[in-house]
Amino acid sequence: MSELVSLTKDGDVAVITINNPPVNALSPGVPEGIKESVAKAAADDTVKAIVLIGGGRTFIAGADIKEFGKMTSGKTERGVGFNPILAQVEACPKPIVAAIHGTAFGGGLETAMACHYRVAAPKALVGQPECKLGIIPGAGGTQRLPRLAGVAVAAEMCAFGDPVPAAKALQFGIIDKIIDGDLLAGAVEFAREKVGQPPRRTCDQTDKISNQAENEKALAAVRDAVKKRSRGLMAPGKAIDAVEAATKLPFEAGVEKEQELFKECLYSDQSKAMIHVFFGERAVAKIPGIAKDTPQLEIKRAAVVGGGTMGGGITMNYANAGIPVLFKEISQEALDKGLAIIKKNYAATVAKGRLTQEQMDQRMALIEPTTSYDKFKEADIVVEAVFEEMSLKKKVFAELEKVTKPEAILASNTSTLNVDEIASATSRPAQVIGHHFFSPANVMRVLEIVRGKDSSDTVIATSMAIAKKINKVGILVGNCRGFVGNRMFHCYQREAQFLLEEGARVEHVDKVLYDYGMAMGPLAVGDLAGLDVGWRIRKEYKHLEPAGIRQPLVADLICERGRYGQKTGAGWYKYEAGNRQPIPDPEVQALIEEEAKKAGIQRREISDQEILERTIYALVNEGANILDEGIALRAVDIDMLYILGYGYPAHRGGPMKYADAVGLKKVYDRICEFEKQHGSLWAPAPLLKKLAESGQSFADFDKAKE
Ligand code: T1G
Repeated sequence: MSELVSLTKDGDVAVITINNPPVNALSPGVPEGIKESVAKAAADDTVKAIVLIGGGRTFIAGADIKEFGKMTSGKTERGVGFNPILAQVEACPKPIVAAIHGTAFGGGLETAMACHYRVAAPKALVGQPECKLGIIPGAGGTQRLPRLAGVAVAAEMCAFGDPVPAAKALQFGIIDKIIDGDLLAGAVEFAREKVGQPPRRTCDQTDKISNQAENEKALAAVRDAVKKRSRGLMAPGKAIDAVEAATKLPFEAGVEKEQELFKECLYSDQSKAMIHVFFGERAVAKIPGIAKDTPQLEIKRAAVVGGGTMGGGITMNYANAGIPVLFKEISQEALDKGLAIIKKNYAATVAKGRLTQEQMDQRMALIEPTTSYDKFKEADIVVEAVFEEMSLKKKVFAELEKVTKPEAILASNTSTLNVDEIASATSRPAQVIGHHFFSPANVMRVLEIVRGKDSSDTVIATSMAIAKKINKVGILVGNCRGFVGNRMFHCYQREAQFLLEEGARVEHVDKVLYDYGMAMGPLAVGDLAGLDVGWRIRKEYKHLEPAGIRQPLVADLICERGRYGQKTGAGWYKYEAGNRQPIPDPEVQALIEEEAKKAGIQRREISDQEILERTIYALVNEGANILDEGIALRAVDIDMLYILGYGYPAHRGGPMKYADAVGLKKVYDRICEFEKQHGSLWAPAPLLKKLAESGQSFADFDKAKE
C-alpha cells in the first residue's frame, strides 16, 4: 500500500485516506493507491462500505498540475489516465462515500463524483477550475456533473471554473449531506446507512440530462456568457462541448469525447501559458536572499497619507483585511471628498450583491479619517499616496519620520520616482520601501514592491506578507526609473505613439492590441489613467532625457490642449458626456498628421503584425534589459506584473512567456530589423541576444536561477 494512500477500518467501514500534502493532488502513486485500496476493500468480506477522505487540510485538490508540463514536453508517457480508475471506483459493489473538506477541485471533484455518495464539511468547496488552466475536466467531470446537477449548472461550473460552497453544492445535488462536526465519523455513519442498498452510480443517472430542449437552452445561455466573459479563451467553449456530449452520447462515449477535447486544450499554447501563470503567482513569493524565517513586523494598524483615488483604494485594502487604518488628508474638505469616494466604492459593491451593508459598515468603521498626524505613532505601516512629485513626497517622508515609531514601515505608492531619493528625506532608509499599487488600488491584485538600496530584510519580508494579507500578489523589484512595470510600459506606449506618427490610426493600434487580448489598447489606457500623469512625469524627468533620442511628438501637445483623457472628455479619443466609449477624433488625427509632416516622417500603411510586434516586442526587449540589471528577479515576475497590473491576457502567459512561445531567435531577429529601421531605441537587449543565439528561452533563464 503506497504511503500516499492508506487503508484502515472503522468497524465494518473501510476508510481510504489520501496523504499527499499540501493539497492531496492526484500525483503519481495517488490514483494507483486509490485503485489498490478500493480493490482490497471490495474483496474484504468484513467490509460493508467504504469512505474516501483527504488527510491534512483538504480533500483532493485536483490532478498534479506539475505533471502536465512533463506530458506536453514529452517527458512522460503518463496521461491523465484517471478514467479507468474512476470507472473501477464507480463499479465497486459496495457503497463508497467521498468525505470532502477543504477543496474538491478538478480531479478531486471528479473522484468524488465517481463515488456513490458525497458528504462535505460546511466550509468545503467543490469546483472544476480546469478552464483557469486553459484545459477542461479530463476525468469524467463534464459527464458526471450534469448527471448530478443538471446541464446549466454543470456547463457554468466547467466553463468558468468558479468554486461552489458546500451549501450550494447540496442544493445542486452535487453532494448529499453536510456534516457538522467530525467529518469522518459523519461519513462513516452515512456509509453504514447505505449498506445493503444497490450502489447509486452517477453514470447511470439520466433524469437531469434527459430534457433536450432544456439542455439546448441552458447550453446556449452559457455559450453567450462565455462570449462576454471569456474573450479569446479556447477552453470554456470546449468544456461546454463536452457537457453537451453528456446530453447526446452514452456515458462511455461521452467520456471519450471529453478526453479528445481535453487533449486538444492541454497541448495548446493557451494552456501552457495559463499553467505558467498558475505557478507564476506562487513563484513570485519566493525571494532569493530573504530567508523564509526573516523576522516580520506585525501589522496591527495602518495609515494612509493622501486621500485621492489611490489613497482611498489603498485604505480600502487595509479595511477589507480587517486592519484599522488612519486616512489622512491636509484639509477637512479634501478628507470628506476622499471619504466619499471610499463610501461610493463600497456602496457600488453592496449594490452588486458582492458585499452586505453590514460588511460595508464594518469596513468603514475600521477607517479613521484625520487631518493630523496625532495617531500616526500607533501605525505599524504608513503608505504615502500624495501627488507624484519628488519634492512633495520628500516633505511628507520628513514629516512621517517625526510622527511614527522607529520600527514603522514607511512605504511610498510612487509609480516611478526614485525610492532611494525619497528615503533620503528620512534618517531611517531601512524602513522605507515602495508599495506601488495599480489603479484602481482596491481592485487590481498586484503590488509592485520596490526595494530601496537600504530597505531592510524585515521591511521586505513584511511587505511581501502584508501584500498577501491585503489580497495582493506582491512582486519584489529593484529601484530604477519606472521600476519594472512602468519602465516597460513607457517603451510600449512610445512605440504605439511612433506608429501613429508613421501612419497607423489611433483606433487601429488599439484594436490590434485589444484583439491580441489586452484589456484595452495602449491609447485608450492612456485616456483611462489620465494623460496628465505621464505628462507630469515627462516634465519631471525632461532634464534626464538623452539628446538626439526620438521622442513622441503628440502626447504633450494633446495635454497642452487640456485633453487629459476620459476625465476631461477628450484625450486620444473624444467622449460624449457620461459615456466612456472612445470615439476617434479627427482633431487628434489632424494633429498627428501635421506633426508627422513637420518632422518629415513619411507616413505609410502599417500592418497589424507590425503594430503587434513593435508594441509587444518593445515590452520584451526592455524586460530583458530589466532582467539583466537584476531589477526583476525572474522573467515570470515580469509576466505576473503584466497580467495582474496591465491587463495582459493570461492566455498569452505574459510578455516574456509569449516571446518564448514565438521563439526568442525570431523575436531577436525582428528586433534587429527594427534597430536598422528605427535606430538605437531598438538596440537588442544583450540578454535577449545571448539567449536567442544559444537557443535558450526566458524559462531557461528562470530555471537557471532556481
Ligand atoms: N497540482 C500541483 N500543485 C498544486 C496544485 C495542483 N493541483 N494545487 C496547489 N498546488 C501547490 C501550489 O503550487 C503550492 O506549491 C502549494 O500546492 C500550495 O498551494 C484531471 C485535469 C487548492 C485552492 O486547479 O486552486 O484536476 O508554492 O499556495 O492558497 O480533470 O492551490 O507551496 O510550492 O495555492 O491554500 C485542477 C489548483 C487541476 C486547483 C489551495 N485543480 N490549486 O490554495 O495553497 S487540473 C486546480 C488551487 C485537473 C482533472 C484536471 C489552490 C488551492 P508551493 P496554494 P492555497
